[in-house]
Amino acid sequence: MMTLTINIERLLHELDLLALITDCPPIQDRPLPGTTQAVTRIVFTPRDLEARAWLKELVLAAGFTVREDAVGNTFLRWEGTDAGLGAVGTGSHTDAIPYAGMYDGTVGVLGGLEAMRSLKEAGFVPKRAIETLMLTSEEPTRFGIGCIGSRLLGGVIDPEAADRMLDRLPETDASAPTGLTLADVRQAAGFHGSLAGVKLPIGHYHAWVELHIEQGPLLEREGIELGIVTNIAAPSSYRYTVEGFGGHAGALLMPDRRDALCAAAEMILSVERHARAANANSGGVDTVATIGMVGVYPGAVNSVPSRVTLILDLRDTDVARRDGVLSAFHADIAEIEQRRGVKVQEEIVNADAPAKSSEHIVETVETICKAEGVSYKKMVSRAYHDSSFIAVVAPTAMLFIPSRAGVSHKPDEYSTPESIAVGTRMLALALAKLANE
Ligand code: HGY
Ligand code: MN
Ligand code: MN
Ligand code: MN
Repeated sequence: MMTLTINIERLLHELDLLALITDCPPIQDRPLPGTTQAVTRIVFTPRDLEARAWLKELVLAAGFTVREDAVGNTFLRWEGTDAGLGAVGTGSHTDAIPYAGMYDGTVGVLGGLEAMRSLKEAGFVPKRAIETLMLTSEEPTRFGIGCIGSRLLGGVIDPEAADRMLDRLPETDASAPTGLTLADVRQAAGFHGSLAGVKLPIGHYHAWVELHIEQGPLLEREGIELGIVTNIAAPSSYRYTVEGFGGHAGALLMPDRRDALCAAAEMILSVERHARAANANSGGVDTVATIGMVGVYPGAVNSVPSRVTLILDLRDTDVARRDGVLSAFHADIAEIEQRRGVKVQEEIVNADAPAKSSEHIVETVETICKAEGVSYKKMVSRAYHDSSFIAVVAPTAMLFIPSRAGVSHKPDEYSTPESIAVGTRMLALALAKLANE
């Protein structure tokens, strides 16, 4: 095994610089150790484009090549000695939900770049090309569905349907799209051409390994340095419109009401109940249900809500169990509609399969951890990731580093410099091994 050192100072500095490309007010000084910059960086907004331009500068300075596809997936490439072989890929995302932390996704992109630079500086010569990807729109914030770039790479989403997806930039009410589509927004951002050309040919990647923060508490709790992801839970999301009948908060009497928000409130508690029941039945914790977005119309203090939009995020490692929760939820919706005289419409945003990691890549990483004396744990990813969809076209695995207190998608998301260095070095050694097999 080669001796390899990661330039962790360089990597941490770049993570800090990227964190400052944000729509959140910059924190002046760091009041507490590990207090990180809050990050809002929504796909195809000026901040996102600024981050992309900054990243490309870094890559060119490191002597690698850069190409962008029609949806803005950005490929940082280090040519191998044998151009005929499938490449080895890594990468993640730099878009961030509103008021997020600075490590989600960015550790995978800048860690991948650092892995490539450190290997090159150590004199390593790859047989297979090595690519680090910055993937477009991993977060569902703007278009309602996550992983648009990797779904297109994996051929998991119809390119024309993708281009018709409506822009729901958070300034607007989630139930009131801006009227623009992904096609309009990406072309205004400078990404032209047909999305049909984004799909990767099978064999483009010999192997794919994504480095990511765990976004959960297990590694830190058990004092383990690295997670090796064996499978990624199956995500799904659904948009509900609850139509009631509004009116004056004073004059409309209770018996005459068809209050859309009260009906929605019962729906929220119903899906929570069914998710908890699924876990009680399975004796596990793999079923999760969240309603994180509610739109109330007209949203006036003295007006009975006539329309409410809800977005459900429902996930499980087992698709049948996930779908069982959904059908129990549907039965409750029918009863609520009938009893409260409201109408509920459901729109499926996405309902995806779980992803299974390549055993060969998992074993490769395990062997490296043992040789390097790095503690590791095989585990499930409950967050979805771009790897969920790259897995459709390439053997895939993920590496996790510990998240402080399991916190993520919040400004106090934090991973220590040591854990970032260990994760990046394990990634680099795995890429080197896979690139020369
Ligand atoms: O929601 C997720 O699992 C991912 O972090 N976007
Ligand atoms: Mn995220
Ligand atoms: Mn992420
Ligand atoms: Mn992800």
